[in-house]
Amino acid sequence: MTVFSGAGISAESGVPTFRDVETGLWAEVDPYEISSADGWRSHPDRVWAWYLWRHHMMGAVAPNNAHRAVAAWEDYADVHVVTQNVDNLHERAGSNQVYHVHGSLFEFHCDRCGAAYLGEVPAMPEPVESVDPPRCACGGLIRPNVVWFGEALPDRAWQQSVDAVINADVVVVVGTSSVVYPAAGLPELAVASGTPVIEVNPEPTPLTSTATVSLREKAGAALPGLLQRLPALIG
Ligand code: BV8
Ligand code: ZN
Repeated sequence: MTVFSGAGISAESGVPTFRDVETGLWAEVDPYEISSADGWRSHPDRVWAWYLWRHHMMGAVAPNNAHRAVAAWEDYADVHVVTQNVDNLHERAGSNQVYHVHGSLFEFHCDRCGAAYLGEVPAMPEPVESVDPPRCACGGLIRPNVVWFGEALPDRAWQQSVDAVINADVVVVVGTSSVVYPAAGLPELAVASGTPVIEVNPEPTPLTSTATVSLREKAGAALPGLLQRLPALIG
């Protein structure tokens, strides 16, 4: 089984999705702009503050029933998790094969020499507009290991994800708006090779029309009982 997850799987843990984030402090900021390579180049202090706030928030939440269900499926199948999320909730729920195609917010590196940053990451209990990022010994700025808009995806995670989708007997796509490429192309690979694709999302998405079945349900409600429903869903 391969699970392809997006921000929606973490929504019930209290992590705002990209679209919900308009209701927070960042209402006037376009998430696509502040999560972009250009945004980092032009105002690294604001991007750093945004990621410090998200890093703090993600440390303060817990996996929900959806993450736990995916981890429990490992008792019945070889489960590969391809996630667009930069949180670590799949790992904290117990999943052992997790591929972060858009990186992780729990690792940092220098944007000049690439050295891993192992220094302390300041807590950020309240979101603020601007914080200067730490500097590396080489003078470069420290940035999170996330993939920004306009940046290439990590080779290894990408290859593992393509293999996981191509070799899957069933692909469960949960909590993603399926609009960001090339990641959104992964479920399309499964559809093209005739692999059953089950979408779980309270809203329809561009994948809905080609998925084998699309459940208009929240992840926390649908995933715990999904295995038992598989025979009826995909025949
Ligand atoms: C690349 C990490 C090339 C950061 C993310 C024009 C200009 C510039 C670029 C482009 C362009 N047109 C296309 C592009 C390419 C661009 C792209 O696709 N843009 C889109 C917006 C059109 N892609 C890129 O730039 C990628 N890189 O192409 O590089 C290249 C190649 C070689 C060399 C150099 C360059 C990089 C994309 C990665 C960006 N980083 N995240 C961070 O997290 O801060 S993307 C970010 O948004 C997420 O990771 C995710 O991938 C994406 C979409 O978010 P979702 O996870 O889907 O969440 P969203 O909020 O959108 O939706 C939530 C869903 O959950 C909803 O459907 C909702 O209904 C549902 N939901 C809500 N509650 C629940 C639920 N579901 C279940 N249960 C619930 N309870
Ligand atoms: Zn450096």
